[in-house]
Amino acid sequence: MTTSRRSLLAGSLAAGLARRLPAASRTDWPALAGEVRAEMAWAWDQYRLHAWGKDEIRPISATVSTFPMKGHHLGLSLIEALDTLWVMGLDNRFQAGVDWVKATLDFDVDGEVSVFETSIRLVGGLLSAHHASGDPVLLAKARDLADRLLPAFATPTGMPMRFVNLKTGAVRDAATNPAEVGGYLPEWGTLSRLTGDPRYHDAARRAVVAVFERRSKIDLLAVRIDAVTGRWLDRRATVGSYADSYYEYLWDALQLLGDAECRRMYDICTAAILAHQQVRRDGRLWIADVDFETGAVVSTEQDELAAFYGGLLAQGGAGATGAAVTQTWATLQDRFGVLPEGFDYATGQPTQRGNALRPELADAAFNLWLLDRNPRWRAIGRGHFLAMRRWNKAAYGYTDLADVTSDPKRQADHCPGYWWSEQMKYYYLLFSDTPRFDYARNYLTTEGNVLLGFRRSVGGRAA
Ligand code: DMJ
Repeated sequence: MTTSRRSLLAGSLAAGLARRLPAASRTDWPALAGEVRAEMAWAWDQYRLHAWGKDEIRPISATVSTFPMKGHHLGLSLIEALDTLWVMGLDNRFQAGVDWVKATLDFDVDGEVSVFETSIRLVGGLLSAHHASGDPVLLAKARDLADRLLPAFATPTGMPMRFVNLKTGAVRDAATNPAEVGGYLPEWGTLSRLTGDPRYHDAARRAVVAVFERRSKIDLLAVRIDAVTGRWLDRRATVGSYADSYYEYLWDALQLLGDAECRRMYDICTAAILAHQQVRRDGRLWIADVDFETGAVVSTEQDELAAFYGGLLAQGGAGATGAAVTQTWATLQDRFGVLPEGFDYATGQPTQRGNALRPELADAAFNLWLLDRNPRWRAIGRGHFLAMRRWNKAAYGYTDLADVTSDPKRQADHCPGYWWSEQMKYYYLLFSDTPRFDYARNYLTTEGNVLLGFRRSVGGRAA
């Protein structure tokens, strides 16, 4: 293994930060939760000043960018932030966001969006804000948006096309992937339950089954598939980008909707992944990318998005394996401070030096902590938060990083919408023990939207 001087430096800096932290048992967790809440309030106020109602803030230049529709803002960050503000008791800010949605948000726009990204972020964000407040307008907006996404599912296989025009219903791009095919059931099942209209649930579920039925003889899925023909377009099986949420939502359909058949599909897929994709190297456990028909390893590169997977494994009952996978990613956090987007476990080097302000390791730590309350998961979440505050904070908000190996880490100029919905919420829930959240019975989507577990009757601080 070769280790460059640069990565050694980054490693020693991150290790320095870790060494200065008190043991988990001596950490004042409520105080740390207060620090997370203060950062959320500060970032929201910056967004309000410089980007109100826009999709994403660029926190160095105080400019904005659009996503998921090119050239037209749909209030992405505002919607993604709503239930995080609510669970933190930032009630005045939450209400200001809800008021904006009710007065301004309009999906009747002649423009194209990614069906998957729009669903997990905007449909999910509106549903979780509805769960927090009970406001029927938020549910109506979620339903209106899902109605505009539904034409994408009218394919011969039931797998959705990737893009749809919100006004005309015109669809485009059949070359899709398991995550973008099977990433709807929790949100759309909730929509069906709340509206009494089964179309959302049924379309989402048909798509999930369509992918599963095309699994290989060794029960693995590849990463690209044609929504019209149902043919695979690739051979690589991964738990990272383009596949991650598929596995997550098989389990989640059981957890949220009681769907036993989805659990059966989860068990079959997971058994195959554990049989063919586990690789142990230098005492670490990785889930490698393999050929979906032979199980042969095709790459030693790991995608940061795969860092969520240990939490899912543990939720599904493979606790020790899930813990080992999460510990593996935590060692990279110890080394780099902030995870690189790509890492090669064979060379021990990053393959992509940036970090898109990612939440996956905090997500896994939170899910593991919900299961066993082991303080080591809180400590991983604490390391994630403190490194983020140190390296990703900019003048007008939190930004992604162009290089996690440089000293100081080089900032880019973009805050993705999921930052508002995911890690800030995971940190807060992990540290706060807030009475607004039911820690025993809850459900968070792949985007961190809470669809079950808010306690509306319990008061909180307004700010
Ligand atoms: C989020 O949009 C969701 O977690 C999605 O499932 C994949 N990852 C991004 C954040 O990295």
